[in-house]
Amino acid sequence: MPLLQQLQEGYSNGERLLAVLIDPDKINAQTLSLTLANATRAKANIVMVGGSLVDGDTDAAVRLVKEQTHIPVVLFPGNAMHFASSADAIFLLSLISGRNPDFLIGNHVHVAGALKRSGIEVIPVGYMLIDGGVATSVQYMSNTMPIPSAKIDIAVATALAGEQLGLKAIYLEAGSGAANPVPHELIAAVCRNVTIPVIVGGGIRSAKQLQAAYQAGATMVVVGNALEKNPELLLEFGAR
Ligand code: 1GP
Repeated sequence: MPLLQQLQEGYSNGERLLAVLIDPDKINAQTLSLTLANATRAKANIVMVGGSLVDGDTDAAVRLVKEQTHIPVVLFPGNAMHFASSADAIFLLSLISGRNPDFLIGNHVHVAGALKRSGIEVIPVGYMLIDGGVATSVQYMSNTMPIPSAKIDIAVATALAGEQLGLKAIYLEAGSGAANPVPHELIAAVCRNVTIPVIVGGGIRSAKQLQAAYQAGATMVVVGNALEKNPELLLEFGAR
């Protein structure tokens, strides 16, 4: 089933979809195998590959992941250089919380031809940075300011604008390794106002935080950083 359809059905049925994020620069063979084995046990729906600053070879990283799991691999690009035709799909991120044209349309133009030729599934996503209590890589690399976490009205208006522009999902991002995940109230307010799936990530380190994001209305929750330190955490995420 195409990933967008899976997301939309998950949204309609109130499912709790899980994404495991792998940063190609931090791949360690042993941790990767354990993380992917545990991702299967935890019934993770997708493995995302990417990050703000990918120094290594994204295509090689995707191939390495695909050798070890049947879970669909979705690109999570920091810029147009992070494209790899070996992936199953791409979250084509438009950084709608920012005002940097390179991340709203510029990178997209660079990669458009390659994307079309590759035939991989393209999922247009409204990507919103929410202040997570520390300055994050994505904030620095994209040269954009996050939305203050208490400015729920601005977050709701931004998400609504993304939906009205035709984006297929909203990603509420506190940033990898954020001190504070996206607040419950903000997730809930965005979910009440849009009629597309909401993906939440950044700073989720426990089953309690994972549950809280779903309870607030997230269709998919993304976990990365915490698994690099402890891949066994995924086993606690199985019963979500
Ligand atoms: C980062 O939302 C993802 O872009 C996941 O964040 O690495 O903090 O889990 P963590």
